[in-house]
Amino acid sequence: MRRLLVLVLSAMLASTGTAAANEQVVGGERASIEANPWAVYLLDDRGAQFCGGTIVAPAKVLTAAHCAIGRSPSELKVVAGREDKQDRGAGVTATVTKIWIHKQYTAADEGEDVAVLTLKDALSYQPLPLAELSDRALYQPGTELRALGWGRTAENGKTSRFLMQATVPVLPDDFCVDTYPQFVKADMFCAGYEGGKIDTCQGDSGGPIVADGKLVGVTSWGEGCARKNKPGVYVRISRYAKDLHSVVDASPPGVVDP
Ligand code: 4AZ
Repeated sequence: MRRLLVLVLSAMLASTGTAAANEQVVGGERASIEANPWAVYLLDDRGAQFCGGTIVAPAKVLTAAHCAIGRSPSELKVVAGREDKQDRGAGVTATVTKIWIHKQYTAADEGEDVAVLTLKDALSYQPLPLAELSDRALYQPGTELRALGWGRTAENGKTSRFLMQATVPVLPDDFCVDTYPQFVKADMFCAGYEGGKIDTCQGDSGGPIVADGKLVGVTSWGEGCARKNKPGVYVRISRYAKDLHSVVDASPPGVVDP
C-alpha cells in the first residue's frame, strides 16, 4: 500500500514535470505589456484571439497577410494594452476600418506575408519602428531576437492567457533552405535552435520578433512548433520597409499636410 502511494505520487510528479517543461510562445516566459506596449492581438468575429500584431503608427497595426486574408474589417478587432486576455479592464479593443494586404501575397510560405490594419481611432500606446534596409546586421546568423505572443505554449496545446516571450537566434539562410525547400531567402529569415524546444507557435502569427528596439520580423510559418530542425520562419521586415512605409506613414484622413 505504501509502495503504491509512492508510485502514484512519483507518477504525478513526473507528469507535472513534463507539463511545466512544455508550458511556456513554446519554451518561453511571461512578458509585461508595459515593456512591450506595441504588442497587440487580434480577435475573430467570435471574440477569440487567433493572431498577433504590432502597433507601427498610432492608428496602424502590422500583422501577417495570412491573419487578415479573407476577413472584412468588421470581422476583426485589435486588442492593445492588455497582457492578460481575461483582464477586460485593461487596454482597449480597437475597431478596424481598412485592411491592406501585400499585393503579391499568395501563401505564408511563398513570402509577402504582411498586412496593415488601419484603426478607426489612434491608440495611445508607443509604436515600434520597423527595421530598415540599413539594419542588415540584425539579420546576421546568431543575432538574438525576442519573439512575443499569446499563441500556443505547446504544439497541440492551448493558446496562452498571458503575453509570452522567447529569445531565439537568427539561423543561417542555408540551414532554412535545407530544412524548408520553399524558403525564400530574400523575403524570410528563420530563427530558433536546431534542437527545437523554444519557438513561436499557432496564434503567435502576425506578432513581433524584435531586437534593438525595432521590428525585425513578423511571425509567419513553420512545421509544427519547437520541433528539432524545424525553426520558426519570419517575414524579413527590412525587405518590405519601403512598401510598408507607404501604407503606414500615409496621412490619416482629415490631417492636412503643411
Ligand atoms: C502558425 O500556425 C504558426 N513554429 C506560427 C509559428 C510557427 C508555426 C506555425 C513556427 O500560426
